[in-house]
Formats: sequence, structure tokens, C-alpha cells
Amino acid sequence: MDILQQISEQIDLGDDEKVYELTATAIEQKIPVKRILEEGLLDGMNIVGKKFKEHDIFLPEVLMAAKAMNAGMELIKPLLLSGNIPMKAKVVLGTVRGDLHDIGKNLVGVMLKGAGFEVIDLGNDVSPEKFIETAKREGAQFIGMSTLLTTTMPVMKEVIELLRIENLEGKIKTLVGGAAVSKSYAEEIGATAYCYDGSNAVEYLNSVI
Ligand code: B1M
Repeated sequence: MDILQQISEQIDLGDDEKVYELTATAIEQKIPVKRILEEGLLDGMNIVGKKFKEHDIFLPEVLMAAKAMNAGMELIKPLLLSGNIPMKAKVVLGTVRGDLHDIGKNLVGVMLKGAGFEVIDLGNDVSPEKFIETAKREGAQFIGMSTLLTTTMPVMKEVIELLRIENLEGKIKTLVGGAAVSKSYAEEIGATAYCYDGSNAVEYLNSVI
């Protein structure tokens, strides 16, 4: 089994120490970091996601897999960020109120930083008021919102409505993403852009700044 498959398998088994060791070995072997991320770490999380959906595993296993994913991410984060590129624009990023999922949001943050954007990461469970207050205080041009739960999607709409009330619509642009969100939902709530992953968010921001 190749090392990327082993990383994926150990994510599925929730072994954070093995994932850390294997990721370190893959880096030593000079496997491109994008492949380690996509064919190892993300592949493992996809398998876990499918098993969770089909009730083959339950929350404790998912939590262990998430911990293992983060162990690998710690090692590849600095590599994704290397490059010393001057900051292009400020993005306030967070997972919306009521949603604790942050792996995808963190990944998007790493990709944006790596591409030269200044990211103010508010973490998860972020209220609409906090998104907007931070963006105003920091002079950010973009608010990036993530959600994986269908129940918390309406919080994105609240943020966009608050921006309208404060006459900031268009001045602060909104990017939405996460497994629960679609392009059509983004259009329905009036978000500036829908991005399906971190690379797509980078592409979008590069195209508008
Ligand atoms: Co939960 N969970 N979870 N979970 N979890 C999902 C999302 C779910 C789809 C699983 C399922 O049923 N198949 C389901 C949601 C169903 C729905 O709403 N339709 C679900 C559920 C129901 C729940 C709970 C309610 C379970 C419960 O308690 N009964 C609960 C909710 C807790 C809460 O938030 N209030 C819960 C809890 C958890 C854990 C804490 C155990 C853990 C999260 C750990 C953590 O994040 N620190 C967890 C996990 C890990 C998952 C799955 C298995 C994997 C999510 C993940 O990290 N994927 C997930 C199943 C799945 O998605 N297949 C599931 C990897 C990550 C890299 O992908 O986050 O999609 P993702 O991010 C991608 C893109 O979406 C995009 O780019 C990323 C990189 O490619 N993207 C953006 C994300 N944000 C973006 C923002 C952008 C642009 C792109 O611009 C700003």
C-alpha cells in the first residue's frame, strides 16, 4: 500500500500518531504537499464522512478521525503557507453560529494565507454581529463564511441582511462555502460568491482584487 493510502487508512482508523508519522515520512519523501493533502488526508476524511452517513461509524470515531486529520495538517500547514507573498486583501473567516465544524474552514484559511491574503480567523460558532464588527474594525474587504449543517445555513443570510442594514453591501463582499451550501443557495441569499473549496476561494479572490 502506498504511503498516501496508508495516511488515508489511518485517518479512517483515527490514529493521530500514525497519521503524524506517515505525513512526516511523505514530506521527507518529497511527495508534493497537494498530493499528501488530497490523496492522503482528505481522502481519509471522505471515507469517514461516507461511513458516518451510512451509520457504519458514530460520533466518537468521527472525532478521532478529525483529531488524526489535524495531526497531519499541523505538518503540512507551514508548507502550504511558505512563500513570503505580500498581503493582497483582508478576509474575516469563520464557521457560522451553531456550527462547530472547522476542518474545512481551517483548510480554506491555510489556502488563502498561502496565496497571500490576510486571514482573521474567528473560529467556529461565530455570530453575525461578530463577523460584521470584526470586518468593520479590521477594514476587511471580505467575509468568508463556512457551514456544514443545513440547520445553520440561514445564519449566512442573517450576515448578508445585517450588511445591507448597515449599508455595507458591496463594500464588504461575502464568500460562502461548506458541504451544506450550494451555488444556488448562495445566489438565493445574495452572497457575493460561492466557493466549493479553498483553491476555488483563492481563484475567486484573485479574480476580483
Ligand atoms: Co458532523 N456532520 N456533525 N461532525 N461531520 C457532517 C457535516 C454530516 C454531513 C455527516 C452526515 O450526516 N453525513 C452531517 C450534516 C448533515 C446536514 O446538516 N445535512 C453532520 C452532523 C449531523 C453533525 C452533528 C449534528 C451530529 C450530532 O451531534 N448528532 C454534529 C453537529 C455539531 C455542531 O456543529 N453543532 C456534528 C459533529 C461533528 C464532529 C464534532 C464529530 C466532527 C467535526 C470536527 C471538527 O470540525 N473539528 C464532524 C465531522 C468531522 C463531520 C464529517 C464526517 C466530516 C467533515 C469534514 O471535516 N470534512 C461530515 C461528513 C461530510 O462532510 N462528508 C459531517 C473534511 C473537510 C475538509 O471538508 O468541511 O466540507 P469540508 O470543507 C471543504 C469544502 O466544503 C469547502 O472547502 C473545504 C476543503 O475542500 N469549504 C469552503 C468549507 N468551508 C468553506 C468556506 C469557503 C469556501 C469553501 O469560503 C468561505
